[in-house]
Amino acid sequence: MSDSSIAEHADLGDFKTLEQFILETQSEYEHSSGSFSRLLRDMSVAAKIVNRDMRRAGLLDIYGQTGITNVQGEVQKKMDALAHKEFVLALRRGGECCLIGSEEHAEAIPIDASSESDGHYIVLMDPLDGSSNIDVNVSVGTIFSIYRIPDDVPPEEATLDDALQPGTDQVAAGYIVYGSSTMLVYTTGHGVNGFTLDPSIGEFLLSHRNLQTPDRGSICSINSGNYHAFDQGLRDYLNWLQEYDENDPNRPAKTRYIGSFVSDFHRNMLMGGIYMYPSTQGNPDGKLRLMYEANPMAFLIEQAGGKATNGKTRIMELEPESLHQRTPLFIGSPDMVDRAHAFLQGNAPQQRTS
Ligand code: AFP
Repeated sequence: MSDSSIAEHADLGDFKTLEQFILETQSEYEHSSGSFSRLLRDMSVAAKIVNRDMRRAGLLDIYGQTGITNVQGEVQKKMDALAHKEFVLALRRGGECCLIGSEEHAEAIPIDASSESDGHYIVLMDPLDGSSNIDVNVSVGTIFSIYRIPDDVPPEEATLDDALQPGTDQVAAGYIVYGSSTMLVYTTGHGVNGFTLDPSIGEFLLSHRNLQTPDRGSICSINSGNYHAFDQGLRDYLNWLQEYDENDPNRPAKTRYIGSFVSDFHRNMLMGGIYMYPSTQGNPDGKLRLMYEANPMAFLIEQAGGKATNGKTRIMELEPESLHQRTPLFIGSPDMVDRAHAFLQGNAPQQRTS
């Protein structure tokens, strides 16, 4: 890169801050009163704090486990607990949210609405997804989903039942990926926009406007260690992806699996690909959580032109039954999700045997 182009790229005057963007676009949102904008700001403040701690993780005593097993039966990492605490604190301080559901907490957490705000929002989140990667310095993320409580429910009376809405009712969803740079990506149902954190000024700046995922790509993200526990249809699809076809530039597909859903999703959305966490013989519901992993990412990928299903049904149309329920997930470029479906249903094109 020449000196002049570096100077060009360093001119931050061209970039909008997240706050400016939220204010400019808040009129697109039907309940626009400023409350939702403040909620997003609260999320972004927590993201910056988590980012700061994560960047110093090897220097502070935040590697390793807390010794607690969370509601999923998974060992809680210190960073899981810290991220949960920071997001809850920011939302509590902000007063725009009346209920929080978190992977790190068995029950929904009620928040007292402050007198100045109406606090009509529910935030469901995985504060730190992919946390088993933290100690080895691999990208992780935060995933969130935002709902409104029904108009006839006073914020102080909101309960988990008010949070158990299908994904189609989400008013916003997003994620933060703490990677080689830190990005916040979100949608309110009007496209997907991505903001990169400039640590020198402490602001998220609009860097990826109106993200669209390619119709198809060459990336397949799946834990193939579970291959022998997959359904035959899925195995056939994986085998098909690995075949060479001179007329198909996307095959053989590349296998890329970080084991950190946010990071795998982010890469695939930008480059074209499919992420799959299917049901297996031992785990018929897969591993990922509907309310704060599958639904928000389904909202994002659909807004980016992609698809998300559980192998049979569109993710966002599933009727939730509990906060921590799991679902199989097939998500990514639309043609690839369609093709996976065809294989799962046994309607796929004849496979070559040689
Ligand atoms: P952790 O947060 O416990 O690391 O789980 C991460 C995750 O929910 C998702 O981010 C990964 O894609 C998936 O699990 C990895 O699971 P496997 O290790 O079973 O492939």
